[in-house]
Amino acid sequence: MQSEEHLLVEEKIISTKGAGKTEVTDEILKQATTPIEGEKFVFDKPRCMDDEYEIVYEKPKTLVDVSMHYCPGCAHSLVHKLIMEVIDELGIQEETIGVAPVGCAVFAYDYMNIDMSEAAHGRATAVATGIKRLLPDKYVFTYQGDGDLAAIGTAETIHTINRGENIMIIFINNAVYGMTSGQMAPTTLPGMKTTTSPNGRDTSFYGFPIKVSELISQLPGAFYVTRQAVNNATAVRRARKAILNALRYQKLNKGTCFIEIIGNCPSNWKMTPIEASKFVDDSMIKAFPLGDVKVPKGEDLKNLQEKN
Ligand SMILES: Cc1ncc(C[n+]2csc(CCOP(=O)(O)OP(=O)(O)O)c2C)c(N)n1
Ligand code: SF4
Ligand SMILES: [Mg+2]
Repeated sequence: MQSEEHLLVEEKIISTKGAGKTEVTDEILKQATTPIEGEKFVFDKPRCMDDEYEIVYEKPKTLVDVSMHYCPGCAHSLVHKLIMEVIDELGIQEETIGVAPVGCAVFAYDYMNIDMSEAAHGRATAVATGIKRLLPDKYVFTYQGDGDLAAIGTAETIHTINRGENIMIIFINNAVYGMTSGQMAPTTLPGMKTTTSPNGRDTSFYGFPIKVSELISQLPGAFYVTRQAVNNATAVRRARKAILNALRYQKLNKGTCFIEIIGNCPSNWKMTPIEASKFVDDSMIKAFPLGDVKVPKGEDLKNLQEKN
């Protein structure tokens, strides 16, 4: 926090810049750069730039360096970063094509510095099918929410996986239609309040949340199916590993890799980011247990181990 006095000086400088009325005098500059008693005000370079400090973390190069439009604590930004980290790690920026959904992640292509296509609501896996069939050597993935993938896009999702298309599907399950202000989704929990279920989801009227990973794992075309979360550091590491596995598996041409990620939506859950992370542990993953639902076996596993 800056003192009131400093804010006043800054205001003065800003107003003189904008209006061009008063000159920035030496006196004003002196005031702005002199530490005020009791206030820590250091103009030197940050300590982390000293030579003895080692860089242990950097933003992935394929993640565009701009502010994202997502709410604070939203899972989308974190998952975007994980995908880009893995693309950097595998060195496949030029060979990867993503398909963005309609939903809060509609502008995903503004943040991912790879080739991307937009798809109409629910149609991402159909678009990805076309791309992959035309360009089989590329890594192709879709990025979709629960409204997109499990409501309007249910048919596309099931048929794409049933055909065993060699793509990766990233499915962000935040239990609501985030973008359109929090309506009930197929994955809304029993009793959960949303804008269209203000008294809580009544399962006798609206049915039960669909466990998409378990459902699609029954299809022979599903090669790898896993459910992850990003509400704490361990979960984030596991989700990253799942994305890495799925992109590696794509080269085997064995079928669809499906990664469900329980996504925090603090805004529509009417929670702080910290409360939302707790809600994931206390409620979401009780209904949607984390872990692998279907993994490569036998010869496939042997091939993978040899490849890795
Ligand atoms: C064909 C069509 N139907 C409906 C909509 C309105 N719509 C936009 S986003 C959305 C739901 C998005 O929810 P979800 O896929 O869960 O993504 P989230 O915002 O939660 O990440 C809907 C219904 C649309 N854009 N196009
Ligand atoms: S509404 Fe929810 S899903 Fe959409 S950006 Fe905000 S937190 Fe994320
Ligand atoms: Mg959603």
